[in-house]
Amino acid sequence: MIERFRLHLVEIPLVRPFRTSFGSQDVRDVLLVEAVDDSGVCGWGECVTMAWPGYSSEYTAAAVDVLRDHLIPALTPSFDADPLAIRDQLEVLRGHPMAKAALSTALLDVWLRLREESLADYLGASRTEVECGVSVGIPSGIEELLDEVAQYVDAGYRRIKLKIQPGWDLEPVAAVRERWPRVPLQVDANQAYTRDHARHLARLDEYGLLLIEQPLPEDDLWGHRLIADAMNTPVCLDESILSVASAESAIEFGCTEIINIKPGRVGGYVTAREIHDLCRERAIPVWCGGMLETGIGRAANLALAALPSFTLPGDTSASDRYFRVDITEPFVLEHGCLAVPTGPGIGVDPIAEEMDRQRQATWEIAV
Ligand code: NPQ
Ligand code: MG
Repeated sequence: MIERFRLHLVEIPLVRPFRTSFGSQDVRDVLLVEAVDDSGVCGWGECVTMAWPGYSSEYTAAAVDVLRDHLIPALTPSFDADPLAIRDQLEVLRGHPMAKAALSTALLDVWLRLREESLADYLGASRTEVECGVSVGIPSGIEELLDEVAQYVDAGYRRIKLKIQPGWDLEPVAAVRERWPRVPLQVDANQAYTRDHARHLARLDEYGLLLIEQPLPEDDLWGHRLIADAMNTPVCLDESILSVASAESAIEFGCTEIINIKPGRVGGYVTAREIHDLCRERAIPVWCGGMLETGIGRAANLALAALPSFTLPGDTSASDRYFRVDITEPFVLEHGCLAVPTGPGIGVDPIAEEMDRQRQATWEIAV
């Protein structure tokens, strides 16, 4: 039986500021959910919210509130239920997929550890290592961009993703393409454009991009269809994909030719796997996104990214892409890949001293 939950808020400095169309970060404030079983087994889930609602409407303070006052109380007393039952119980409450994902992953981790099964095996992984890409923030200029991309290319990353926004798109893409004519390259706008930019964005077609990610606001599915019709570069949705139903709608309406799957955005690994299965059926390639996770979230994402339809390199970068010191043993890139953890559950544990060193707050919720 689960006897208590702990919410841990830690703040980890980033190796360099990460700027996107919605703002800049120089630290990662991370919320971790720990589920403590009475046998002494602990399970972990990372909440991928940011401190402010820039990427989506969720944010960390709201996640603490909804976990403590609504989601955890909604589960009582069925903590031992299987992962599908846990998802059903949380579905009664609206929204907050990132908070739900963190809680359900902590419970899934305990459940798997008690069964001595790895998350990768539970999800149906078909690989022992996954190819990794890297996401490059918006820098102060082209020189700085090329220096940063050079570091990642030299490190062996299998594809490069540039963050773009109006005023920072054709020029950086052209500069990177000119220097690395064959590197697999894609762009991510995080909703920064409007439908009126369709013809402008079509000028990206000449650079042979793998895809353009989320050019328009999250709720504008039809707008993405218009962009897809206006350009040859495949459109890939990120923020718009919130469930199996929204994924199916986006595919059927011709809004997305590739999907970025983020477990946090869809409420957890069970739904993430179902979206993977749907995409497999519809021949839609998928890849695993990233939210500047610590080793806790990264470990679980690697298990997911090892499923068969994850045919494009993900944003599952090595620990040192973001952090000088991770809160788990660091994930290290080898020939452009990271190894999928094989231990029970997510396969990693936080290092207590690192957690304490970075700790901002802890909440304990007895059940
Ligand atoms: C994306 N991630 O694909 C996101 C967005 C993103 C790796 O590009 C702090 C926490 C800062 C989460 C910046 C990548 C973030 C964040 C960007 C997520 O759209
Ligand atoms: Mg994105």
